[in-house]
Amino acid sequence: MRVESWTEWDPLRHVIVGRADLGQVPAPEPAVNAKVPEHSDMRGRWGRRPQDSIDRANALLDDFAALLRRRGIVVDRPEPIDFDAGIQTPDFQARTQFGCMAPRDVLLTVGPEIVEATMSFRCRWFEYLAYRPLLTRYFEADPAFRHTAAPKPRLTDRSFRPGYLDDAIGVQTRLDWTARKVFVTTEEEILFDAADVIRLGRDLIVQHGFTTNRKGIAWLRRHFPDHRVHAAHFPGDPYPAHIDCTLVPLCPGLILSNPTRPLPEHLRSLFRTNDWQVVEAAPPAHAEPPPLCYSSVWLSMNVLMLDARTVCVEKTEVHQAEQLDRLGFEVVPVALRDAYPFGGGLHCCTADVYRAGDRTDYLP
Ligand code: ABU
Repeated sequence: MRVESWTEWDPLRHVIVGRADLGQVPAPEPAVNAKVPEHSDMRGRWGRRPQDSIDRANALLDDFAALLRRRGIVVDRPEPIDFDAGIQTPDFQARTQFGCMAPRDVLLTVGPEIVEATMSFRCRWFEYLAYRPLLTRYFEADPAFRHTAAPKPRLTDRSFRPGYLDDAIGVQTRLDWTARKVFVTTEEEILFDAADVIRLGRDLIVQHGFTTNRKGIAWLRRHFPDHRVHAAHFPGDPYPAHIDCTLVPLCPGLILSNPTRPLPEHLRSLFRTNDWQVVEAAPPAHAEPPPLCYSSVWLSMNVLMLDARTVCVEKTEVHQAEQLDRLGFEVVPVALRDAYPFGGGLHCCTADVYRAGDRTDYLP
């Protein structure tokens, strides 16, 4: 067995698929409050999600894992810890944890290395433990595998802007603040979620937003000196967390861009110079996310590439599927919508272990 992955599109051979066991609606805390829209049904509610929704999400995740295995891909699953239990560090307490449906948020695979991200929600501080049995196994099996834990943050109140978005202040104010890069997280310490990074061979694009700050991007830049690390800010998103519903590379030369979160000019110019086509993603098929979901409807574009020609798309996201079909991809429909509330879509619920490829320079 081998750990290695440099891009979002090289042929996928080995992957982790999350589980919904003991999934939680997180208790209020600064970063979570900022991410949950004012009108969301999650406001004022927290604790273990209904068991029937957990069972349904797990059935979908199991089916997805089986589909990948039928295509010859090795699939590993995390070992859930007791996410019902509140947690405590010397600096904070959280009344619930989160779950382990979304390994993409926690684990960043770059070449032969998997980095456990710092995370920025208190409720996700110990989530890496669900993946430690796998990472230990990879360490034993692959002598070239580098297992790295980014500096664990303290997440004291100093890491969060006081009172940020606690009240119903409206989407326009959120947009004004995020346009000025006024986010809930401060620059007190290094913070990043792994899902704020997309990998394009020698280039890493990292979103600056609620879950990744400038220090987090600086840490990634210093940690990967042989990569070009591009910071990206998408002012059209009132809840900017995780890049994989905003900018989604499909294959060398082609990238999907969320039309409501326009690409910054420095990236548009980088792609233009290198003859990449930037295509606006099709509109989501749904006007609202499913109940108790903290992600946006743009999970429609949260696709998983099996290789540079084959893409898994959520089954009900018909507009996105049609667009990818027209672009010449083999589209593999996968039912996952009822699992969205547990942490996201098809890209979110996976993390790469091995893709057959190397650190090609696609944007020289
Ligand atoms: N974890 C992906 C969620 C991104 C979004 O809500 O747009």
